[in-house]
Amino acid sequence: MTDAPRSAELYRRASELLPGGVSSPVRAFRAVGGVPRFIERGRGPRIIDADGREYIDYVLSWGALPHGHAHPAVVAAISAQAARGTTFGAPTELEIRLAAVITSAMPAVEMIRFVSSGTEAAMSALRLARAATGRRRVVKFAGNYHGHADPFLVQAGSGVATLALPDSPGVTPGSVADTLVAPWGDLEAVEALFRRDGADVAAVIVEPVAGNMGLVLPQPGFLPGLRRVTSAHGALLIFDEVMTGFRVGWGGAQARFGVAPDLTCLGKVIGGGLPLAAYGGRRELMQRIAPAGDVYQAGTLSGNPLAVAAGLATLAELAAPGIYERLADRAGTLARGFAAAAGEAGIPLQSSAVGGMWGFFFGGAVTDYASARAADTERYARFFHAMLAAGVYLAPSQFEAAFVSTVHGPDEIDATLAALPRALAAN
Ligand code: HOZ
Repeated sequence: MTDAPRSAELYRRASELLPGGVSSPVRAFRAVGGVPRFIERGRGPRIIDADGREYIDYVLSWGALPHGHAHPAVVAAISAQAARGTTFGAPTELEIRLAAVITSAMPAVEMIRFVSSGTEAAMSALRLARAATGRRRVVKFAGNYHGHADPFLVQAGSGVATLALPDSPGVTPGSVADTLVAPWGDLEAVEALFRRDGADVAAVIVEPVAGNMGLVLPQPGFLPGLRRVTSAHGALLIFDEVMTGFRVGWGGAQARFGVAPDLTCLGKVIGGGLPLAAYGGRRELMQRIAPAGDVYQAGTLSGNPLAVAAGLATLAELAAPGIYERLADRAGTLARGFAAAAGEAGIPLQSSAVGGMWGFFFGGAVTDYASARAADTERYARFFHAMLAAGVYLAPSQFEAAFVSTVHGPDEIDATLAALPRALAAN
């Protein structure tokens, strides 16, 4: 028996036509069990499912919606552009405007190439790094997720962690032979890798704030240390800011932590809820990209005006004074509230927040993928369902971050915190 009969019926039909009934794995609820809610519409901070139930949404399309659902300014920009045409496969002035906003917010990004997904951004940045350095190897971190391109599907976070997949079949040993993995946050391990293989390493790619093993903040010294080690060995430093860009602050994690990467990957927020991503960096590196240079990368819908218009409207709203303070205040209130309620219930819970991201783990302190994996995922699943029943939609996996939007107000925060004692007691 389910309390979501219409979603259950849709899930049954979807499972006959779509693998696992979904278009991306985590949303299938495999880690928490039960029926994934099929969403009919969203309004501000809330979503409404096919059974007519309303939820306060802290997934926000995995961080892509800093202003919640159907924000009037974003809807107006999309509608106006849709009426003029959605894609031309030709350059538009809008791309120049969005590139100007991003490069002024992130000085390390001097030039930018628009693509359609974070996966594309990361795999293209790696290709560029290999071309620019003439080296093969890449260092990634356990529990970081850089999309599903072959070289990155080693000890990956997000859905790979959620489904506890070792590595993906279909990825050849050759594709990952040049991928070296270090524990996230462990500078000494990175230094050891460079001592051994440094002459072959093209780049270190990192989520500067980890968001795909749950939210984990970097220890002081980690990001500056990566900058130092990569520079000393002639390797590039790639920040994957698909999740953190314009989310932990206007200039992303690189501004917040004062570390300038060579290349940056962006996605989610910059497309305002439409498929848009980008990679960018130092001018002389980006000039290697075709047709300016010889490193090939292309896409029919890259920089399409519909997504760019949505991104421009979204960033314009984020540029208003006090916006990031408001996001940080709400994310912090939630993180502190979760910790306090768990403390009162005698349940071990770690929480944190940065900018508009927040998160929590059931269990002890989490500093890396190994400690994240030690969190109590069964308790998370029970808690997730108790909160869902209370009208709060959290990520259906312990290994994802939570988000707030500019339209999550005191009503939503208070209702969420009020649901905690009962949801925790059900644990
Ligand atoms: N991998 C994304 C979250 N970190 C998307 C998950 C999904 O849509 O299933």
